Amino acid sequence: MQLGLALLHALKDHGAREIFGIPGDFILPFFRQIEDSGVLPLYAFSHEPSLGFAADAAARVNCGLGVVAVTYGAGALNLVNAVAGAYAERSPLVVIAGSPGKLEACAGLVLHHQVKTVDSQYRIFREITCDQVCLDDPDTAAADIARVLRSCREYSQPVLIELPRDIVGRDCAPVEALKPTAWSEAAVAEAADEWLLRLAEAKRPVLVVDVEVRRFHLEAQVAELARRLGVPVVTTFMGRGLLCETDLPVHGTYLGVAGHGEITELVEGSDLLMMLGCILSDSNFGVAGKRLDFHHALIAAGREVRIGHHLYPNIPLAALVRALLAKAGAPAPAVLPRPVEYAHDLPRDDQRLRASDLAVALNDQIRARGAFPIASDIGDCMFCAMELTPTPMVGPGYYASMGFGVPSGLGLQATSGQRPVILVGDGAFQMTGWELGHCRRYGLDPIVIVLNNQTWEMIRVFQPESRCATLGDWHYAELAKTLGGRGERVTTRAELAAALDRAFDTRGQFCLIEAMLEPGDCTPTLKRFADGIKALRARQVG
Ligand code: S1T
Repeated sequence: MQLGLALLHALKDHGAREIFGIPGDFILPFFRQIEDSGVLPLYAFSHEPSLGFAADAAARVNCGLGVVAVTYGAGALNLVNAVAGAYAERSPLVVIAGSPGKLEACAGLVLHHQVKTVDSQYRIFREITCDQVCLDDPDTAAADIARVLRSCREYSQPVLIELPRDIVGRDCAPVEALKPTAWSEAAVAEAADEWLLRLAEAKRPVLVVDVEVRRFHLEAQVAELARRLGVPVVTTFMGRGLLCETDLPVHGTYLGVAGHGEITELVEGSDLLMMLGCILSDSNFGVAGKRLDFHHALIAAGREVRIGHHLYPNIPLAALVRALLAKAGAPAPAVLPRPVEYAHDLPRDDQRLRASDLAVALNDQIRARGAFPIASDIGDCMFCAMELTPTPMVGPGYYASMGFGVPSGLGLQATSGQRPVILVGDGAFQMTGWELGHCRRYGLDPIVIVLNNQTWEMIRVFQPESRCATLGDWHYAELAKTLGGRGERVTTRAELAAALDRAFDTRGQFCLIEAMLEPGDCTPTLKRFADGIKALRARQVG
């Protein structure tokens, strides 16, 4: 079988559903194989960062692999920020980057797209991937592909596959998926026993869930475990939307001083935090009202389990959850706190639209039409998402790169067929909003809400005197028609509600709603988050 085709079949067998790519001469032969074979559909966007965000979102949604194919140098290095975000947020992304063939690599000339040396690209990607290979030997290619794709799945982090231009047509063996990396069941059992012993001694245990629960497809099992243990469940900021497709009542999202008081008290007043799949990042735990002592927590993430000062290495999260379920017995009778209520019933009046109205209007739509997936950028739109009735969501909650919103919504719909609502600020929309122009050719029709406060509000909130944060009014709704969609600009609560009704009732084209907000207006959650960070920094300085 031709090496390029073996790679395509292996990607599909390991859970890829599509490829996002922009070709270049170093990878054109592979693009021909992609398009001729039809093994995986190809989505070409306008700028490589968008490919990375879209593929990252596809991986998060389909719990499989996200795949990007780009040319050598200029293409691959354009992707670095999006891959870094996938690495930081544990997203299984396969980067296929073209590279020079043997002859051109030793032609004695520096090549177009080359940086310092021919393998600079490879070296740069080593910092943002968990495994790498250059497929320069057809005899070892099948084994190399199998190894790298297993790493991608098992560590749920990006990998690099460099594809020299002259190799894709060479014959190689079909790729046989490797067995999972072995672990010790005895160690899993010991960790689960100690975990349950700590739980039996606790008076106010809480289960905190985060991204790896999704990445390793464990939401149903974790919901069952929570029921068996009879403990309240909260998500982290990054884990927002987790378990909402199970029938387990998640109590809310922990946001420290920026969140709902009863959730903050539940977590910060707990004598045992059981943390499944959590990234101990500042966005998840940085605005704690009371410093959290993780040495008294039970932490399972990054393929290891920490219980107090005990470390159990090489324990897959799935193996631990399985062992806990086996040992937890029947559901424990539990009187659990009431889950947080989310605001509904936005008045349809001529009152000036405020950032706090957006979530209320969307909660009304969720109640009327059922849950829909959210793709959020970073900015106040992400804090708006925290005020929604929990619904499946993708967003750069920790690495926090702007530009994620629109492409991730396109990737979400491409891989799942579900129509997302994309939440994006005007600043981030300026970075990647243009990709909406591809909806027409791929039959995508997201609803896009641009929170147009005409500023980089999250910058202004921390440094009001920053004049560079003033963006002006770009009239984004008028752009929509040019890009093949529908656009409406709304300034009152009634206009927003009506525009959302029309958008949900319109299929077959993207619908952009430009929500005009006063500069300086932000959601209550962002206000509390910013005040919390400022108070924290003041304490650190003081
Ligand atoms: N560049 C990139 C690629 N990502 C970033 N996160 C930043 C810069 C810094 C940054 C933020 S939030 C923000 C910037 C520039 C402003 C976002 O503006 P907009 O999209 O209009 O949203 P809003 O007005 O709601 O803030 C984070 C803090 O690092």
